[in-house]
Amino acid sequence: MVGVPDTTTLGYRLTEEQEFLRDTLRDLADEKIAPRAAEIDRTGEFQEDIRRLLAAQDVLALPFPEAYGGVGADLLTICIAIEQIARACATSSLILTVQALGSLPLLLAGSDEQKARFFPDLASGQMLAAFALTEPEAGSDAAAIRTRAVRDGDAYVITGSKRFITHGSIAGLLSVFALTDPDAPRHRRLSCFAVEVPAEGFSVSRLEHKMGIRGSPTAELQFDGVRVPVANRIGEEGDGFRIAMDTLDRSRPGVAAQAVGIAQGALDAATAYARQRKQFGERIGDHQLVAGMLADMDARTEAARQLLYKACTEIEAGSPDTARWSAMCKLVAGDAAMAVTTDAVQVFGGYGYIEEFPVERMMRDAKITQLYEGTQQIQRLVIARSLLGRPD
Ligand code: COS
Repeated sequence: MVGVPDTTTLGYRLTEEQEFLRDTLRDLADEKIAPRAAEIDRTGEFQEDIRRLLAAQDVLALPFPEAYGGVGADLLTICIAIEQIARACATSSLILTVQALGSLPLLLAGSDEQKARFFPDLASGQMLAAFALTEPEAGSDAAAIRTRAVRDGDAYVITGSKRFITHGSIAGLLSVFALTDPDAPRHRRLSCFAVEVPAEGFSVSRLEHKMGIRGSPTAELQFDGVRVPVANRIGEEGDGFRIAMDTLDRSRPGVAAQAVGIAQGALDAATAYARQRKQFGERIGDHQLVAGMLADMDARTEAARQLLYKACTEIEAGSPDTARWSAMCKLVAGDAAMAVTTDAVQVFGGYGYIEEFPVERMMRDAKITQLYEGTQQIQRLVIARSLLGRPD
């Protein structure tokens, strides 16, 4: 859609159920997840018990339809849940974020038979999903994928490699994008497959050492002639690029929710510190330069949250401008998280720079929200294209 559409009248108000979920998850995260966050960051290991905790609380069931054992939550509800977990521990919030991301191709374009086959195990949290789009040579340019899927009887044979796949080493189901017709027009070359692993020819070739979200494995995957039944193709041949874009339109708000949660966590920590730390005979929060920083951090976090909630409402209502809403909320929230966590470290002074306090971890975790599911530059490109349209 060209120009800025007028949807300013579409408002939202959290329902009682959403407020209840928010408060319950905030308490759960404060009690059971926040005390573990530093250790998760230090060891860099995926925490099975937190996966089980979220599964037991039906948090991992939120994105799936009730007919398949899920909760059937809308996008805003899912984002509220991600936000509350991220406020305590960004790594742990990825368990829900990636379960939703990896399942979105099936949710958006899968058949009833595929949903019945995979969703119950995903909704119960018994099986994890992952989204395998990115490759060494295809990051921002998603259409440049080289992994091949060649039809052979009632199967496709997949060969190639995927990089930076969150949970790629622990997922049981991968949504894999591969080239089925190299001669088709650029955006009709790809198809999407539900690949069940372990499988013959599939291997994890490397795990990344990362700046943040360290308890969430990021894997490089090899597909060496992996046979995938035709029944596991999601949508038609050539639908892959469209499915990837539609997925990202609904998953970027989840990254924005992480960002808002991280920012709120950093603001809460900085405020608590500014109330008790004394210098020059008074609380540092009573010094106007520090007070002003806290006020800006609060305003920025709230602005990002309100844009996120509005974007979720628009997307759920089927806005024709979904890509723009999705990109805008991730852009604004990611930048807010980076700025707010950086300022939180500043409020702590030298103590902000050491591991004893959580804000240096939050600053490192915030950075990823400006990078994954499309860099901030890609979000700007998506927004600008919705304004300008295509050249004649
Ligand atoms: N939602 C829906 N459709 C979209 C879309 C979006 N966000 N972005 C593009 N499309 C559609 C376009 O409307 C166009 O459709 P038509 O052919 O019907 O006109 C088609 O897709 C091709 O669009 P475009 O020419 O803009 O595609 P490009 O190859 O130039 O790439 C970007 C577009 C850069 C937006 C896309 O490659 C992208 O999103 N890249 C980032 C990938 C990413 O997020 N990677 C991280 C992976 S997950 S960690």
